[in-house]
Amino acid sequence: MKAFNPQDFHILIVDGTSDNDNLQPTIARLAETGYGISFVANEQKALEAIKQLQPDLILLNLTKQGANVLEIGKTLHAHSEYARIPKLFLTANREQEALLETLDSGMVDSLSQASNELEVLACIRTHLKLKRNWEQLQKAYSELEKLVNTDPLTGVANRRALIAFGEREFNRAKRYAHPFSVLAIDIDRFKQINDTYGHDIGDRVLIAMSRSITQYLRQVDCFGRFGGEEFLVFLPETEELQAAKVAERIRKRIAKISLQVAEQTVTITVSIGIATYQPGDGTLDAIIKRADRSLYSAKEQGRNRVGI
Ligand code: GH3
Ligand code: MG
Ligand code: MG
Ligand code: MG
Repeated sequence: MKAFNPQDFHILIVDGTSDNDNLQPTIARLAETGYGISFVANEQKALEAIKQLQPDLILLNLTKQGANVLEIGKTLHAHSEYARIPKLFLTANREQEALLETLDSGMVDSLSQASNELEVLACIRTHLKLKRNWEQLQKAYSELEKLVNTDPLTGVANRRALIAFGEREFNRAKRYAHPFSVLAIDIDRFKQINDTYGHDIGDRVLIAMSRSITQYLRQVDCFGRFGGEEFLVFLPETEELQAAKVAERIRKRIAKISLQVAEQTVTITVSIGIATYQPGDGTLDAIIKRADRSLYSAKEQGRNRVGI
C-alpha cells in the first residue's frame, strides 16, 4: 500500500467564528506538514468551495452548536458525491447530546476547539487514511464485480450476468405484461473452423462476432455468452416481429465478418432462434428453452437463418 503523504491531500477549512484564534496553530501545523489547505470564511460558501475544490476532508470550525452546523452536515451528506468526504467538527460545545447529534448529522468526529493542534492533526490523518482505504476497497470491489460478470475471452456478459439481467427483465415483463424477447445465437459449424484453422482463430472469431453484435445493439439490450459458442440477446420491450428484424440484421452482420488468416479469409455464419414472453411463461428458463428449440429448427433447415 502507498505510504501516507500529506501532499496528496487537500483540506477545506470552513470557519464560522468571528475570529479563528483557536485554529491558527492547527493551520500552521497543517501547512508545515504539507497538506493543501483552502479556507472559506462562512458555512454558506462551503458548498460552492466543495464543488470546486473536491477536498479530501472538511474541517468545520464553528462557535455554536447551532442548527446551521447540523444543516451543513446533512446537506453535505445528502449529496452522494460529498457524503464520503470526511467532515470533522471543531466545537466549543462538548455536551453529550450535542455531540451525538453532530455525529448523526454526518460528521465523522467532533473535537473540542480547545484541543491541542497535534490532536487535531492526528484525527485528520486517521480519517484521511480511512477514506483512502475505503476508496481502495471500492476500486477493488468494482474490479472484482466486473471480473465476476464478464466473459474473459470476449469481454461480454458471462452466463451469470446474463441470467441476472434476464431474470430482472423477465420479472418486469411478467408484472407489467410488457413484451420481452430472447435471441439464441449459435455459430454454424464452428467445430470445423477450429479443426481447419486452429483454436486460436476460433477464439478470434468469437471475439469479432461479440464485438459486432455489441456495436449493433441498443443500450437497454443485454448480450452475453451463454456457453461455448452460444450467445443470448435479451431484448426488453420488444415484440416477436421486431425481434425477428433484429435477429435478421445480426445474422447479416455476422455473415459480413471476414478474418484474414495468412493467405485465407475466414468467414462465419450464425443461426438464431427467437422466443418472446408469453403470459403462461413461469420462468426465464422456459423462454430460453423455446429460443433454443427455434435455434435447433433453424439449424435443421440448413443454418445461416433465423428460426421462430
Ligand atoms: P452447429 O452448426 O450444429 O452448431 O455445429 P458446431 O460445429 O458449431 O457445433 P458443435 O456443438 O459440434 O461444436 C461447437 C464447438 O465450439 C466445439 C467447441 O470446441 C467449440 N468451442 C466452444 N468454446 C470455444 C472457445 O472458447 N474457443 C474456441 N476456439 N472454440 C470453442
Ligand atoms: Mg451444436
Ligand atoms: Mg455451433
Ligand atoms: Mg453450440
